[in-house]
Amino acid sequence: SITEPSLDYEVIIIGAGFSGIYSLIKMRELGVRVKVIEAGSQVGGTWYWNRYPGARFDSESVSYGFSFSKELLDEWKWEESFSPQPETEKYANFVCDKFDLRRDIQLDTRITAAQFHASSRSWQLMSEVGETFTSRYLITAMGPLTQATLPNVPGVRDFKGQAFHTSRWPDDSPDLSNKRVAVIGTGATGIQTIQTIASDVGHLAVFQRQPNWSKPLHNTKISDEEMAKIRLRYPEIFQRCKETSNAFIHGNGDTRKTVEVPKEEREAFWEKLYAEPGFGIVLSNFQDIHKDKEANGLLSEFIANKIRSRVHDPAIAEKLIPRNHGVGTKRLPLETHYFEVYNQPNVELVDLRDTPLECITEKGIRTTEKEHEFDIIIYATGFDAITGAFDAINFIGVNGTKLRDMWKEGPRTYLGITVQDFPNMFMIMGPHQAMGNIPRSIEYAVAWVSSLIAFCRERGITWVEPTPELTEEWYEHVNNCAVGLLANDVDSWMTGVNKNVATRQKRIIMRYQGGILVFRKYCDRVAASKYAGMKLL
Ligand code: NA7
Repeated sequence: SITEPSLDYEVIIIGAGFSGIYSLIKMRELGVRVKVIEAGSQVGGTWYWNRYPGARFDSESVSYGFSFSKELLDEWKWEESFSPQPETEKYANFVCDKFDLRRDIQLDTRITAAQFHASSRSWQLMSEVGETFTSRYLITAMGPLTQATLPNVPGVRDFKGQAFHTSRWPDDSPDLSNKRVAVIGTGATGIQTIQTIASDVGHLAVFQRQPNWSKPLHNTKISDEEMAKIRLRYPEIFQRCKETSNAFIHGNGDTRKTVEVPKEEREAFWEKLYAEPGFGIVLSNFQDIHKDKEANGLLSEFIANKIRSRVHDPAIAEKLIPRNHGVGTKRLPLETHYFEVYNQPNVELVDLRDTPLECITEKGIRTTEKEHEFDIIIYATGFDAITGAFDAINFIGVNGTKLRDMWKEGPRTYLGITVQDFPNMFMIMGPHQAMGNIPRSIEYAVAWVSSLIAFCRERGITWVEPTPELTEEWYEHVNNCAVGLLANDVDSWMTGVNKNVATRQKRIIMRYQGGILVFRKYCDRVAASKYAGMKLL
């Protein structure tokens, strides 16, 4: 293998979440000098930052952990079928201790600039305090949902009480009991927060701009006996994840047309899916709900009736039923007694469609109707997703190309992993990558990148980059995969829209939507062809 005495490292990994942790493990296997640089004070990524009340998986715990080590699978016990954040953070730390990863991880270091130098074929990174690092290869493992966004209304800094974005929850968690608390936002995060704090707070006001479809999570505790059985089933569980198009344990769904299935049979099927834990209702449903408006409308009406049956006040129930999008066209939040929260006397729903948000004031939140006063404001307002983490770093490629500029109209990648003009940079969970059950996708992408780096090292290749032709071919494929999906016509982080960020007002294709099986087949083919067509110098 080639040694690079002039460079600090052969590989630098940005981020110590699940992507970064697994990248480090795989790079160790290759025997390269590697360093992980992490902005947070602890490892865990998403599961370190998102410590708001009620944060937990909507993915089955048993299919979420790393699958690469039987020893790890045997030693770790999941406590709940959908793991709460503190336990998952513990898991990330457990993995780091078990594989002695910490000696290669530098915490509390936020990278703000990354430049490729063509002369040395290397990356130079700079942290916000001016520390620099050089490496041949760069792996970005920054997470798809890391750049928190606050409402773009005046006064956010004026509020005199306590205010937190859910992903910046303080270590000394504030005492919410008997307080007047506002939550802005009703996405997956808002729903988890609201249902968890509603019974503790004095008064809770939920500021809802658009409601979301949601169904019960059905979380349960896992006993030691059950865990022992799960361990025996792990091979089967991970095999199943390899066969489904979202890498979950839920099946790929029914290919019959929804409207052609008799109403009684259809609704019995939906009752079953509604009563099941997890995402089955979008993953294992009739497949045409994702493309056919009528089919989607029928399912949406079924869920709307569930909301009506759970919320006592019919007027409030109607406000909680989405009108601007159908079930499964945005990321479906899963809930635990969320809708019943609105039956509590201490909970108020402020519908921002009736009374839009005007500003944040010293005392609280002003809508077009009035000023609402609070002790605490919780911003569950989401993220500048997927490309936000890239925009936050000044990435400069060959000939001074800035990634921020290049991706202004939407990202261009090859396989969602590499980028033209940005040689030797590999993205884990970047744009145009298949996501689904994310750790499964992480393991795939990291293994793919690791094989490519091994390939280059064996052959003395020190410059890897996709050509414009490959970039175009992939872009066309990504677009073709997305044709006809109802999700394309909905504003959400999945279509790249964030109304709080000036540059994110237009819908784009942000994710790979052809399914994980097709994604992998494509990437496998590229690897088998020895990366045919790529610039390998
Ligand atoms: P999301 O899903 O992007 O949700 C953000 C929520 O915040 C959503 O309800 C937004 O309403 C609302 N929002 C954002 N800005 C404002 C302003 N300015 N005023 C009022 N309401 C606002 O983020 P989450 O954190 O819940 O979830 C992100 C992902 O993390 C999730 O998909 C999981 O995969 C985990 P809108 O719908 O835009 O009208």
